[in-house]
Amino acid sequence: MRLSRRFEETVHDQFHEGQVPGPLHLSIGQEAVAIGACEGLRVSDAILSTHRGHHHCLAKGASPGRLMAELLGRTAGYSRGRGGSMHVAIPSIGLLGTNGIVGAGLPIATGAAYAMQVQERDDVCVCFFGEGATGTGAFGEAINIAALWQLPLVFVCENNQYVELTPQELHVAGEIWRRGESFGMPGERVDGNDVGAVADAVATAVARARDGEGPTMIEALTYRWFGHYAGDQAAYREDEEVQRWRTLDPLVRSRAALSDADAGALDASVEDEIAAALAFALESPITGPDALAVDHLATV
Ligand SMILES: Cc1ncc(C[n+]2csc(CCOP(=O)(O)OP(=O)(O)O)c2C)c(N)n1
Repeated sequence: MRLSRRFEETVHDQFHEGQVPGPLHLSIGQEAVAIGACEGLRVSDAILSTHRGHHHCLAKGASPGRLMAELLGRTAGYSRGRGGSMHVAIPSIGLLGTNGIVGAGLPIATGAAYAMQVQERDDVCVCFFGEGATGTGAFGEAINIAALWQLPLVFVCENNQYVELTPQELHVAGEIWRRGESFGMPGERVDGNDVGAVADAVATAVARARDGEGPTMIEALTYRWFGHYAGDQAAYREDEEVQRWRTLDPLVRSRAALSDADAGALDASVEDEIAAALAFALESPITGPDALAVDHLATV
C-alpha cells in the first residue's frame, strides 16, 4: 500500500512538472482494495483492472519502473510509452489489462475465467470495477454468464462513492453487493479501507471459485482522495467529507500493526524503490512518432 501511495504521489508530481503526456486517474485512498484482494493470488491467477488501476498493477507484481516509464511516455514502458495508464497489460503476471472503457474488463474477465474452466486449471480471475460500471450492459451480461456457468470469477466492486463527478446516490440504485442474488451468486460488502477485511473476503471467494463453486460479488466501500482525474478540482464535494475519509486512511490503520522500527524500515525501502523507478523512467527515451507503427500489423 505504501509503494502504491508513493508511486502515485510521485507520478502526480511528475504530472504537474508536465512529464505525463496523457490523463491520470489516481487511486490514492483506495489502496487497501487492490492490495487486500491480490494478497492471496498466484501469478497464474488473472486480474482485470480499470482506468484507475495503478494500485491493481503494482499489487499483481508490475515493475514500478516500467509502469512509471509507461505513464511518462517512455520507451521502457509496458506499452512502449504509447498508451499510458489505461493501456497496460502484463499477461506474464496475470494482469489482463487496465482499460479506458468503463465496464470493459467485465466481459474479458468472464472469458478469462471460462478459459480457466475449459482448461481445467484451478486458477481464478478477479475483476475490479467501479460502482459506475454496474450501470453498463456488460455488467449484467457478465454476472449472468458467470453464475450460469459457475465460472471461477470474483467480482470486486471498488465503490469510491463517485461516478466521475456524480455522487453514487444519484447514479446507482439498490445495493451493489446484492446484485448477484437473483442469479444465485453470494455477495458481501466489506470495509474497503481495511486491508485485512478485503483480504479475508476475497480469500473466501477465491477458495469457492477454486473449488468449482462459482463466482462471488464483493463490494468494497472506499473513497478517492483526489479528483476523478489529475487536475479535477473536485468542487462537487465538501471538504468536510474529504477530511472525514482521510481520517480512515488505510495506510494509517494498517501501520498500527507495525513496530516503529519496522514501519521506518518499510518507508525507507519504499523510498529507495520509488527513487529507482523514477530514475529508470526518466533515463528512458521519450517515445517518438517512429514507434507508432510498431506492433500494429502482423507480417506474413
Ligand atoms: C463506456 C464508457 N462510458 C463513459 C466513460 C467516461 N468515464 C470515464 S470514468 C467514468 C466513471 C467511472 O466511474 P466508476 O466506474 O465508479 O469508476 P471510478 O472512476 O469511480 O474509479 C466515466 C463515466 C468511459 N470511459 N467509458
